[in-house]
Amino acid sequence: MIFTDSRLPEIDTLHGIEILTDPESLKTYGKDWTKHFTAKARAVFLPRSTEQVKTIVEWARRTRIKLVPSGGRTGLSAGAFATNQEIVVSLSRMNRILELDTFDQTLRCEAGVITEEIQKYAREHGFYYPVDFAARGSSQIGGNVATNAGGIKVIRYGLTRQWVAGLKVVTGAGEVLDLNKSLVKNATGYDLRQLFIGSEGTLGIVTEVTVGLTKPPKDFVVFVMGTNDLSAIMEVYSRFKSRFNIFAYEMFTDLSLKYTTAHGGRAPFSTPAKYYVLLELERESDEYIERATEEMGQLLEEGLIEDGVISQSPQQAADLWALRENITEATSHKQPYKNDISVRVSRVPEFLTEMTTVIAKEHPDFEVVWFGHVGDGNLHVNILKPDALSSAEFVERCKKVDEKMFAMIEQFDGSVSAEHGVGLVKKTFLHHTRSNAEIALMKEIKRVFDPDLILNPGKIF
Ligand code: 2HG
Ligand code: ZN
Repeated sequence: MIFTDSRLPEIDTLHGIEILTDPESLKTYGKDWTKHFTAKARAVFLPRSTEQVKTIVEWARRTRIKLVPSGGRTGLSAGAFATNQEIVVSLSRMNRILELDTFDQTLRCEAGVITEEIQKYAREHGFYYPVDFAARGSSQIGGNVATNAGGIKVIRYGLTRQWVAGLKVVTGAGEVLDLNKSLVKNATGYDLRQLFIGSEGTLGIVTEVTVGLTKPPKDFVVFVMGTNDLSAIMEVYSRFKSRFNIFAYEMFTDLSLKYTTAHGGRAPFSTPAKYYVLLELERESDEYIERATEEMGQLLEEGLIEDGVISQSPQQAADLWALRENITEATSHKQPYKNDISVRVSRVPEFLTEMTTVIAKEHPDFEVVWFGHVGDGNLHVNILKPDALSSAEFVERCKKVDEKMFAMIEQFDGSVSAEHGVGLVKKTFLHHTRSNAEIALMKEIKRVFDPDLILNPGKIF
């Protein structure tokens, strides 16, 4: 339904743009998946073209009303939250796939296309779009670009950045930029495309994306191995890495497993273990998988792992993946306080051990679910709310954990956000990962693209 809001200034200049102001829409569109924030959007605009986005930005500049660009709202750093009467600019109506170029292997689409639709479309046409993560069914490509989404196949295919061949954006100044135009080589000065990737909607609004595609892999085979020894996680990784082409290397703990199995997952392990790794390979040949199976047998014999299972069908592979991918959903009723950090891959066990010790000592009543993309050095830390604590008390105490964790991250030369972004959640901790000089430069860049500071205020810094 289309509502018009007479309280919005110069509303006549927004003619033809769908505007929602009903409380339900303000609540839905005003937030993302981040918990512990409250949405307070003024209105939701749903443009259908780059021209309409430009009109909105020009209107915002004139009226000095702030805009929050919004995609599939699956973010976990409150990057798409409107907390202060901003206008949410949702790209959801711009959801058309525009062009498949089979020679150049690129797909051009509007920013609101769902990630999974791109993946399916590519498959149906004999190609593969490899950026993949649990929120594939709701996240949108524009949001993926804005956060440089990573996910589960980064060790094999890289981040979203590696797959953006071209971008159309409307800057905070209202300029439409058509960046890189799918060129493989383009040595003509600054690659502005790269600045928009990961800028969290603070420099411009992405309206169109051209992604690169590749050839589809053969079937995947998933190995899940359990170990009680944290350092074995890296040893197993290094052993497989030197002999096989790994597509994914993920970790979860026995506590994660407790929640995913309570949520309907099936754990086909006979010997319980404290940590589990999930390793994915392509079935290059039966002989290749046999060799990997032997490698796993060897690890068992050496006592590095306690147990291991190998998927025998795509369904079994999916069931094993569910044990890892469903952790977020299976724990969401416990109002988890989330962190998403990274350290150098080799230092993951050391960081995890030190941090676990600190939390256990200072907060013995906290259940902490650790999991993540260990092959990338990326850990997700989810602290579950004890029933005895109110939300406010819980958040207060988690903030104390944050202080310790980010100080430790700094010592490790790690990042306070590996893949979820800074948004509202990490901005006060940015200095643990970025120098003052870097932050000052980022602020200057922001002013160049968004001179009136109308885009996604309060995000990143
Ligand atoms: C994942 O890897 C996502 O499953 C979500 O990045 C992580 O819920 C989380 O903390
Ligand atoms: Zn993740």
